[in-house]
Amino acid sequence: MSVRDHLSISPEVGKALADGRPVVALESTIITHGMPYPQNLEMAQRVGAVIRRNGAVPATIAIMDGKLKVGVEAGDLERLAKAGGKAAKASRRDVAALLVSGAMAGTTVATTMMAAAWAGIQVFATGGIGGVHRGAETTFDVSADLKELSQTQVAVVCAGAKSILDIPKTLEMLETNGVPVLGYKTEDFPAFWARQSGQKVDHRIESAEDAAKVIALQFELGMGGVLVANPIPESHAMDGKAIEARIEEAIKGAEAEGVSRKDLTPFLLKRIFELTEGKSLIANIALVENNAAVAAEIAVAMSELGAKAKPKDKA
Ligand code: PSU
Ligand code: MN
Repeated sequence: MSVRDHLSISPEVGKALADGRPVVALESTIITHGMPYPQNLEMAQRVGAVIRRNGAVPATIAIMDGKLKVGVEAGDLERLAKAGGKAAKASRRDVAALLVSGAMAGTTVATTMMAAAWAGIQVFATGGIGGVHRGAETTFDVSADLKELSQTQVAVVCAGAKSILDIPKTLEMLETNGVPVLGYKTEDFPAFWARQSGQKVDHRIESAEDAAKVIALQFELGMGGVLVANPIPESHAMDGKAIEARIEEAIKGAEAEGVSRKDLTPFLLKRIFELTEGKSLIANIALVENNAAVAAEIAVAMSELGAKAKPKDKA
C-alpha cells in the first residue's frame, strides 16, 4: 500500500489534475466545526461555484469511509455539513486513527494541506488559519497549521488570523518556520473580520500572477508552504474594536467552562457568532468566498506558468 491507496480522488478532480488544469483545495473543519448547519452547506456550495466561475475546479477534502476524500461530492458534502460537530476534527495527528476507524471528520488546514500535496494540488482556500493562542506561553496551544505551512508545498489563501489568536506571536512563529506571508494588495496582515491587524506582512503583492511566481519559485527551491493573506472585502468588514470586545467575552467563557485544546477554536467561533447575532457569520462567509476567488486566480496563473515551463511537445 502507498499513500495514494488512502486517497479517494473524485473523477472530476482526478481528470483536472491529469490534464494540468487549475484545482483549488478546500478544508472541511470550517464546514463541520466552523459554522452551523445549514449555513455551512450553503457556504461550501457557494465557494465551489465561485472557484468554478474563476476558472478552476474545487476540491473539498475530508475524511470519510476510511479514505481521505479529495473532491467531496454533493451527497457527501451534505452528510458532512449535517454531521457538524458530531464529526471528528482531524488534525495531522488524527489522520491514521480516523482512516482505520472509518469515522467521518472535517480536515483542518494542516491536514487539508497534507492531503492536497499528496493529491498534487498546490493552491488551497480557507477562512482563517490556526495559530498561536493567547496565553500560549502557559498552555503551549499552537496550531499544527503553522508547522504544516513550514513543510508542505501548498499555498494557503486566508483572511489572516482571528484575533482569538495572538497575532504577533503567530507571525513570529511563521517567521521562525520560514513561511513567507504575502499580503494580497495590502501591507497589513488582516485580522479576519477586520481588514487590518496593525501587524505588517513580509511582502506585498499586487496580482495573482505575482503571487503565482513567488509560490512557484518557493516550491522550485524545495521550501515549504506560502501564506497569502487577503483582507475581507470592504463591504463586509466589521469594526475592529466592537469585535474585540466580543472575542474577549468568548475567551472568558471558554476559561470559565474549562474549554481547551482542540475544542477551543470551535467553541470560540460559536460563541462569537452568538454574541454578534450572526453578523460575524455573514462576514465569515463573504471572506471565504473572496479567498476562493483569489485562490482560483492564483491556481489559473500557476497552471499558465507550468504550461510555459513545459513546452507542449514535451508535455
Ligand atoms: N480559524 C477560523 N476558522 C476555522 C478554523 C480556524 O477562523 O474554522 C479551523 C481551521 O480548520 C483550522 C483549525 O485549521 O480550525 C485550527 O484548529 P486548532 O487551533 O485546533 O489547530
Ligand atoms: Mn490547538
